[in-house]
Amino acid sequence: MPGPGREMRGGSDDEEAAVGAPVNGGRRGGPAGSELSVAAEQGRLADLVDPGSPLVPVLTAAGRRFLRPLHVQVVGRPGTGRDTMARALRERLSLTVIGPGEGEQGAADADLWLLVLAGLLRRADRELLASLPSDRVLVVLGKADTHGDWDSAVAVASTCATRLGTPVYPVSQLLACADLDAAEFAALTTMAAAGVGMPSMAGRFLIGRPGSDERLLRQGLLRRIDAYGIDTALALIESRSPVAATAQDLSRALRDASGVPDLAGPLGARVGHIRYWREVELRCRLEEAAAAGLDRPGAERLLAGAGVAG
Ligand SMILES: Nc1nc2c(ncn2[C@@H]2O[C@H](COP(=O)(O)OP(=O)(O)OP(=O)(O)O)[C@@H](O)[C@H]2O)c(=O)[nH]1
Ligand SMILES: [Mg+2]
Repeated sequence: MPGPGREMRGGSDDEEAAVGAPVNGGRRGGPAGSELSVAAEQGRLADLVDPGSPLVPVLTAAGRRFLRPLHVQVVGRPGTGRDTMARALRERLSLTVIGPGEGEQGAADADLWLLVLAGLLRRADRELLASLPSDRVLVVLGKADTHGDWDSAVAVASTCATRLGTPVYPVSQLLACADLDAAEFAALTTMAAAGVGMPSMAGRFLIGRPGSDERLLRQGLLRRIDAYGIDTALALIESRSPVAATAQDLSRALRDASGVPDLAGPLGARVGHIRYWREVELRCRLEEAAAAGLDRPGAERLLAGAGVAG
C-alpha cells in the first residue's frame, strides 16, 4: 500500500503571492533593463514624451499591457488534467491562467506555457513542446499521485526530463485543489480509527449499497482526492499528525504535498524572460506608431533609449 511518502510543508503563502504579482514586482536585472522597460515597470511610460504628443495614448495603452498580470497558458494532450491544472494554478498560485480551448485572443496574451504530461511520453508531447517558446515553458508530470507512491512519480518525471532535455516537475493538480468538507473528514477519521486502509484496488473502496450515503461519500472522495489522497489522509489522521487536525488542516496538507506550490520557484525564474518579451512587444507598438507618423522623432528617440523628453 502506498504511504504518504512526502514531507508535509506549510508556509508557502509568500511564494504564492510573489508569483501572482504583476511581472514588474519591483525586481530588476532580467535580460531587459532599458530605460523604456524601467519606465514601463514604474507605470510612467507616457511621461517620456511631450504631454501633447500623439504617442501619449499609444504609450498609455502599451504601458497598461506591459503591467498586466502574468498569464500562464496550460497546454497538453486531452485528458492529461489540463482543466484541473488551470484551476490549481489559479487557486494555489493566484495566477491568471488561460485554460485549454480558451480561444485565440487568450493565446495571444500568454507569457508562459505550462505543458502537462501524463503517463508515458508520447510523440504529441514532444511536438507540443517543440512548438512552444523554449525560454518560457515549464513542463510538469501531472497526476503524479497515480504512480502509487511519490518516488515513482519523481522517477518517471526524471526519465521524461532526460528524454526531453528540460526539467519536468511532478505535480498532482487534483490534490492541489483538495477541499475536504466536514462529512468527508469525519468519514476519513472513522476509517482511520477502524484501521481501514485504502485497498490497492480503488474499486474495493466503494462499499455500501449503490446510491447509499456511504457509497456516494466514498465515490466523492475518490473523485476529489483519489486513492493516493485518501491513503495519505488516512495515514496522517492515524499518526495523529497536527496537520490533519481538522478538515481545513488536512486539505491544506494535501495541497502543500501536491507539488504545485513548488512551481513558484521555477515560474519566478522565468520572470526575466517574460519581462524581456513584454519589452519586445512594447517596442513593436512604438515602431508601428513611428511608421504611422505619430510623433516619429519622439518614438525613435524612445526606441534608441534616449530617455525622458526635455
Ligand atoms: N488522480 C488524479 N486525477 C486527476 C488529476 N488531475 C485531473 N485528474 C482527473 O483526470 C480527469 C481529466 O481531468 P481534466 O482536468 O478534465 O483534464 P483535461 O485535460 O482538461 O481533459 P479533457 O478536457 O477531457 O481533455 C478528471 O477525471 C480529473 O479528475 C490528478 O492530479 N490526479
Ligand atoms: Mg478539459
